[in-house]
Amino acid sequence: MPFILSNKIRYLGLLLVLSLLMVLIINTPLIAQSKPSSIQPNWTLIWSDEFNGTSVDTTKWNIIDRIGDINNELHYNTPDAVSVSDGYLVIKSDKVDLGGRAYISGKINTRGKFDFTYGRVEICSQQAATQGLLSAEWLLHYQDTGDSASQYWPPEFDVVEVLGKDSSTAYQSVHYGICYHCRWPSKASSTTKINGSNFTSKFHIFALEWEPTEIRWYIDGRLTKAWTTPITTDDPPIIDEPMQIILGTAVGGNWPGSPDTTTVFPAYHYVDYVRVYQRTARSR
Ligand SMILES: [Ca+2]
Repeated sequence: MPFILSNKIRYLGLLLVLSLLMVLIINTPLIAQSKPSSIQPNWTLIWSDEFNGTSVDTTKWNIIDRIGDINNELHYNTPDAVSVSDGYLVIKSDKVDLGGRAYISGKINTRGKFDFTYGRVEICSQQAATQGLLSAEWLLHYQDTGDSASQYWPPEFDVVEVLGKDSSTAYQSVHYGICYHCRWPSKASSTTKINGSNFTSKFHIFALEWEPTEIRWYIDGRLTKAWTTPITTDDPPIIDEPMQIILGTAVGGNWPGSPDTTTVFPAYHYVDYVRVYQRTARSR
């Protein structure tokens, strides 16, 4: 009875496929798992935050509570705009009057709690959409507060910046002194514009590898920018100072411009994780 046997085989095959599907469905968590790291084997994890708790871990981060006062920003940084939920850091920007400002947003930094010199920082994140916002994930000299341009700026390394009005463009930059450890205004910058992906509706992995003479930037494992310390004088700008990590969203300011009639509030900037690695010592 070849016909019946064939049908039986088909029936058993279908049952097997359905059973496998059930196992997959039952074992799939409701919350999406973190994207896998693209890390190479010769880097060792030295610090991380997966944002798995119910609030920002203040042993790792300072939550800023003051006006945004760089680049003519229009918002007040309030702890109320920063939360941790479902495995993500959530930074909310909204039109709310606070502290003499018409908008609120959030910023956290590791100043005084974690700083490092050289290494790889990897951030999985999705930036905020809408006109007037600037999502930024960056490194700054640890003595700087992150606001108020001071004698300690630069250096600054921008792992990624995204303007809310242009979801398909990311910016990766280095700002540096043009002489050894010199500060504002003796500074120069190198910025690379990366087009293509949607940065406000999908998570991407942004990485920066900081070595003594070179910095490299990546998006989803692809090298997007490389900058070599210029040695054009007897006094090269050596970028060797300990840096803090800063995550935040600005409302308004010189670069994003002000919110307008097209702006949709509230808007959200999500960070899945921040991981910092340093080179594994090679055996001699
Ligand atoms: Ca996470």
